[in-house]
Amino acid sequence: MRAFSIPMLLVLLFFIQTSQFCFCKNITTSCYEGERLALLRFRESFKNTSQGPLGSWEGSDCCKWKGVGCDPITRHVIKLDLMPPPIFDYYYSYFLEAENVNSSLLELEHLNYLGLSGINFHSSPIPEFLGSMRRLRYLSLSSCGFSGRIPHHLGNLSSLRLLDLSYNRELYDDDMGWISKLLSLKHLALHGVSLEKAYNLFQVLFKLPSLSLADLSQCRITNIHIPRGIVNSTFLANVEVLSLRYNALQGSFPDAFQNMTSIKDLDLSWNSLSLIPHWLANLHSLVHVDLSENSFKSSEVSIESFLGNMCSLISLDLSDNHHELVPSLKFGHGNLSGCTRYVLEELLLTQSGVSDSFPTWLGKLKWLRVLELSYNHLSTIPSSFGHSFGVAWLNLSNNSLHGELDEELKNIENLQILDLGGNQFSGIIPSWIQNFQELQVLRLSHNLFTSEIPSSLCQLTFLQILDLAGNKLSGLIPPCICHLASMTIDKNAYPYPTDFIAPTPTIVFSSPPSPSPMASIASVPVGSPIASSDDQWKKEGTKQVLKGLELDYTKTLKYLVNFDLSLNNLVGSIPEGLTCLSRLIGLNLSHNNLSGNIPSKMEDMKSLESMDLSSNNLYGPIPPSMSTMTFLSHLNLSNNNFSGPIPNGPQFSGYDPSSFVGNPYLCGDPVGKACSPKGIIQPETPVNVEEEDNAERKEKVLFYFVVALGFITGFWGSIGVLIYKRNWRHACFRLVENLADILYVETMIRTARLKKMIKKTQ
Ligand SMILES: *[C@@H]1O[C@H](CO)[C@@H](O)[C@H](O)[C@H]1NC(C)=O
Ligand SMILES: *[C@@H]1O[C@H](CO)[C@@H](O)[C@H](O)[C@H]1NC(C)=O
Ligand SMILES: *[C@@H]1O[C@H](CO)[C@@H](O)[C@H](O)[C@H]1NC(C)=O
Ligand SMILES: *[C@@H]1O[C@H](CO)[C@@H](O)[C@H](O)[C@H]1NC(C)=O
Ligand SMILES: *[C@@H]1O[C@H](CO)[C@@H](O)[C@H](O)[C@H]1NC(C)=O
Ligand SMILES: *[C@@H]1O[C@H](CO)[C@@H](O)[C@H](O)[C@H]1NC(C)=O
Ligand SMILES: *[C@@H]1O[C@H](CO)[C@@H](O)[C@H](O)[C@H]1NC(C)=O
Ligand SMILES: *[C@@H]1O[C@H](CO)[C@@H](O)[C@H](O)[C@H]1NC(C)=O
Ligand SMILES: *[C@@H]1O[C@H](CO)[C@@H](O)[C@H](O)[C@H]1NC(C)=O
Ligand SMILES: *[C@@H]1O[C@H](CO)[C@@H](O)[C@H](O)[C@H]1NC(C)=O
Ligand SMILES: *[C@@H]1O[C@H](CO)[C@@H](O)[C@H](O)[C@H]1NC(C)=O
Ligand SMILES: CC(=O)N[C@H]1CO[C@H](CO)[C@@H](O)[C@@H]1O
Repeated sequence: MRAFSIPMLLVLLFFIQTSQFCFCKNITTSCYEGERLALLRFRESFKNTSQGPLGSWEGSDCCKWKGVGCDPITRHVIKLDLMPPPIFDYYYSYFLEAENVNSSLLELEHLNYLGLSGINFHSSPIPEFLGSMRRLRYLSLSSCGFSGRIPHHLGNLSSLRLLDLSYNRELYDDDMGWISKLLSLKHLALHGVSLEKAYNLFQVLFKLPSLSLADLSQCRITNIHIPRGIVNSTFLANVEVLSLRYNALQGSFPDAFQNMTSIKDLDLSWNSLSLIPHWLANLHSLVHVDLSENSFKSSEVSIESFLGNMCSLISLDLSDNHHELVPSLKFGHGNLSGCTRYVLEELLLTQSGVSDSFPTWLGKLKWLRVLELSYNHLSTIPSSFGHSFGVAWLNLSNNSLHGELDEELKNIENLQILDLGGNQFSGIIPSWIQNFQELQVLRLSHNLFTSEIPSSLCQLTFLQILDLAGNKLSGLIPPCICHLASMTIDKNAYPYPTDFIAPTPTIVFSSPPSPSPMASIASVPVGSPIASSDDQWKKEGTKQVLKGLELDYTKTLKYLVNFDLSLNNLVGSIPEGLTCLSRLIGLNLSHNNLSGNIPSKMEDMKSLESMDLSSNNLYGPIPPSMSTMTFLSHLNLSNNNFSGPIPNGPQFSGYDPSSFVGNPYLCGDPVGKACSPKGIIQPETPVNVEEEDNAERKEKVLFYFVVALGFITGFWGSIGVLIYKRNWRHACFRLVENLADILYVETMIRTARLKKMIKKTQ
């Protein structure tokens, strides 16, 4: 009998959980009245109860309310999750706020999941009563605006698996003893909590038996007190993800770290560490290592021994090490041996003092996708480079590379981003560059190229950024430029080339028991994506990616779709074809010898935010239709030969007067020269009222169109361009902390601008 009953029970459970129409549903009572009232009281404590899930809290069965989860059998409320899903960077899909966390929660005695991340509790303290909700297994309070000391009552939550208190900037603690009672804790995220005075932090952590993820980034930790007498640290044996980025650690790594036998993801970036110890190479399980932005003066480990010992290593970041010289980091001194295969995908060595030539063993890294070597001292690209090589992202900018572009390079078939700027390459821009069919960013600026711009460039369908500034390029701008499909608009389905993030093996935790805690962890930048075989986790992983990328997108918006040919010797006129690049956000043709008129259809470049045509020989009128380019916030036409009136639109009155200087025949307010009546009548027919009306209507339509367009480009821009850029993603996580303020300002500016435009259209 017993042998049967368990499977039977499981089948029954399965039915209860899956079937909406199951008879069982009517047997159970809906929801406990006491819990329903408690939830309603909790709802009352919010300022705006019509927002988000709270708006759906109606009817007698609170188990059906959004954000509320009940036990399928007992019908007790076991889960409350009001976390708003992020849509764009810091914009959540809704915004909840309350004076504090209302204690009516206490009546939900069976609650084991509480997610209040993203709700603004207005600098109130974390309430002590949470410590008596003993069944809690997941407690997610990130980005809640909490302040004050962490209540030590949380130490009573002995069932807690996940505790996330990240992004509460005013939160601190000076004694972490309470954590020692959280014996089930697996994930701990304290990003941004001030722990500079928490003397016993590591003493406590080192003894936690189950902790596998610890995010202690930006906690103002100055050193790691390793308590004496700790020999067998369960933490060191179990921890898989440890982030100490953005603290104030100095000197060498704590020796104790050599006992981290399970560590997969180690992030010590943005500290002031000065020595890479020899034993680091013995942490064989490492998958992601980020040691960037430190001050390493020496390393007892060479890059070869990193790679030869860590056979699971996928990304290694040693970039931006300001002391610049890590002698043993030099390439070309050893052979690569040790692993049967190498899975490294990202090698980031920007400004790491790498000199001389490339090591021959690079060819062994069959999976390498991202190679960043900018700001180093490389002088030659070996002729074998590019053969056995699948790099998609190659950044060699600001080295001492010289000579003509070697034909060997053209064998790198998958190239998506190529940056050779700031070197001394000379000769022609070879036409075989069209072989890079997946190229999205081409930067050859500040070199000594002398040729014409090859029209084969027009074959690069996916190109988003073309930067050839600061060379000695001559000849015409190729009229075929309109073929740069990804810069033109009507691509509703962006057929971006192969997604190179997909196959990335990432850290795999054991599947979390549902409800998944990932939503909260997703907001924790631990340096690399966390994912698992579990589908739910994958989804969350993607969400995290998007969030990160959108941040980056906002930051680099101006340059996302950019065309820069400035500082060359280009002649001829601006080809009419250029105006079909309607996704273009930045256009810089300044400091050339271009002549002729501004193309008459300039206003077709609807996304343009910045246009610099200064210092050329352009002449003729400024097309009045340009005043409909509502997003054009930066315009520079100085030092040309333009003539006639400067258009009157609100757009034009906003430009800096220096945008027009050096054009003796221009008139209008910005140059402080009144236009003679003749000057107005001569170049154009007088505008009658109807036409003006028309123009205004057109402008209105255009405005909405542009808004929609902005969304589409923004959306696709961010997803399409960035989704599969692990590197960009990493870079943005790296930047998130620093950029919050800048982003805020940018956002405000954009919002203000939008508001202004809305007013205008009304
Ligand atoms: C369950 O109850 C709902 C109304 O509460 C009713 O519409 C439905 O028919 C019932 N189902 C069964 C199987 O009795
Ligand atoms: C909780 O919310 C209810 C309803 O808004 C309110 O009456 C009560 O004072 C709140 N309790 C606390 C401790 O804020
Ligand atoms: C509450 O939120 C709704 C929906 O976002 C909004 O329309 C309303 O103005 C808000 N009310 C208050 C008082 O903030
Ligand atoms: C919870 O913890 C606090 C402080 O650590 C302690 O004073 C209190 O007695 C504990 N409460 C319960 C119910 O155990
Ligand atoms: C440390 O662990 C080893 C093996 O797990 C055990 O033999 C030893 O007794 C432990 N030492 C202490 C001080 O707990
Ligand atoms: C690291 O482990 C070794 C042996 O396993 C032990 O002797 C040593 O004390 C440990 N060091 C620390 C700091 O835990
Ligand atoms: C590297 O390997 C090559 C042959 O595979 C050998 O000739 C050379 O001596 C090795 N160099 C070092 C530093 O081991
Ligand atoms: C190449 O690296 C440099 C230095 O980090 C950076 O400024 C530049 O933007 C990178 N180029 C591309 C195309 O990402
Ligand atoms: C255009 O390029 C020139 C020279 O490279 C540079 O000085 C100028 O700032 C650029 N203009 C804009 C708007 O970025
Ligand atoms: C620019 O072009 C004009 C002819 O269009 C030529 O006379 C002049 O020398 C050129 N200037 C430079 C700096 O190349
Ligand atoms: C326009 O460009 C000129 C030089 O080409 C520069 O002096 C001026 O400051 C620029 N104006 C603006 C508004 O950027
Ligand atoms: C070769 C080259 O352009 N080197 C430059 C790289 O960047 C540093 C700092 O920005 C400059 O000082 C170098 O001249």
